[in-house]
Amino acid sequence: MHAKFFITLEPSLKRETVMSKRALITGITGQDGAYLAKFLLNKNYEVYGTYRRLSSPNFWRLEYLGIFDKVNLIPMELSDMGSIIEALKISEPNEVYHLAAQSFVEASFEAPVATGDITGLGTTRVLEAIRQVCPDVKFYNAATSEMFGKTGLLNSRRPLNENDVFMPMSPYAAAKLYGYWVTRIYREGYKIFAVNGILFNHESPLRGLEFVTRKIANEVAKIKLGLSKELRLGNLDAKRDWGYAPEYVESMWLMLQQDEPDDYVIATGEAHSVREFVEKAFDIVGLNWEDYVKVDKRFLRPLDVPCLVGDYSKAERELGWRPRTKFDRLVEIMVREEVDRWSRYLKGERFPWDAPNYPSENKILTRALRM
Ligand code: GDR
Repeated sequence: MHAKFFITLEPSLKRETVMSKRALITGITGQDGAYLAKFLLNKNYEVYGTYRRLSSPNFWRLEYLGIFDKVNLIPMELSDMGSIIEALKISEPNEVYHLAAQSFVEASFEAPVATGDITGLGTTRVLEAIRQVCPDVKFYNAATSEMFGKTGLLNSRRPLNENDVFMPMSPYAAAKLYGYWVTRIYREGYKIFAVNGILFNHESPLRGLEFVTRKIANEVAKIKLGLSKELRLGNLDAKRDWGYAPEYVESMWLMLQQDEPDDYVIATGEAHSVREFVEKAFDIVGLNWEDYVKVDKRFLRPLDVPCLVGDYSKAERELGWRPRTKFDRLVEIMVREEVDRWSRYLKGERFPWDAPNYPSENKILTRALRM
């Protein structure tokens, strides 16, 4: 069933036969899933990815990275144990990267029960399926800095490490914390090679449009090109540790190449506010942010983590991983890409991209409007 061997043509034209590893990525259609798939393909993995059947296909990131035809797709639902078992049986993976989730913090306040089911229990279902079907696989769980929650503030805003206390501030963070502990429990109880990557925010032009960095970059580009007049945001004071997603997926792979499974913080060690991101983004296109930005209460959360910054020294020491792209460069990459996309679009070019079909968030009614 599987092509267990592949042939690489080296520059010397010598043919080599090497065992090909197989990876299963849950959530391959998301930002991290797409970058990770590309990274693993470059390492000659056979890549399988799970996705949810939707009425409109959501493969633009895989197309954008030019890898849509190179990955194997498997429909799977995290709420359906049988479909998880099938995905494992079809792919027979050596490594499982569990990235699929309801991952939007704001939406977890709108749908707390579904978030608990998909983001929390979904992780347990994947681990339990692994225990039953293929307990020798290596398992990566996408944990998150959001699990620290209030701790970021209580600890005088110093960078947080793997030993800091978790005090989640959203249904999403609570669900992720459950998944984090279940991962540790399966590691210790069943000796499964299971790790938690505690990744701080990581962004790119492939970010979903609902997340603040891409929302800002997209709207700044539209304003610059005369397609929009204002940018509506929520809490401008929130501080986050923003890194560059393509670099972060490498850490996931590194964690699974270690001799022993462990948990790692992945971050840049710098915190910047949403206001700083906005200011810098408008600056890049030569505009003053204060002329365009409005605070809209529909984007305020019932609770919001005030400040998160991570200490990646364990990852540097043990994995040899360190961030290369810092804040200023990240904002620049994101804004320039959106300006380029909208400019090409206005010239009639069509390419894999989500923004033209995205509804204005100002049309969406949330419970925040009633608070
Ligand atoms: P976050 O990312 O919640 O940190 O979780 P997001 O970009 O949504 O918010 C970052 C901060 O910006 C503030 N903010 C706004 N956020 C959004 N989305 N829209 C706005 O208009 C807006 N205005 C201000 C937020 O309040 C918040 O403080 C991300 C997700 O990818 C998680 O899945 C992941 O686990 C963590 O990062 C690490």
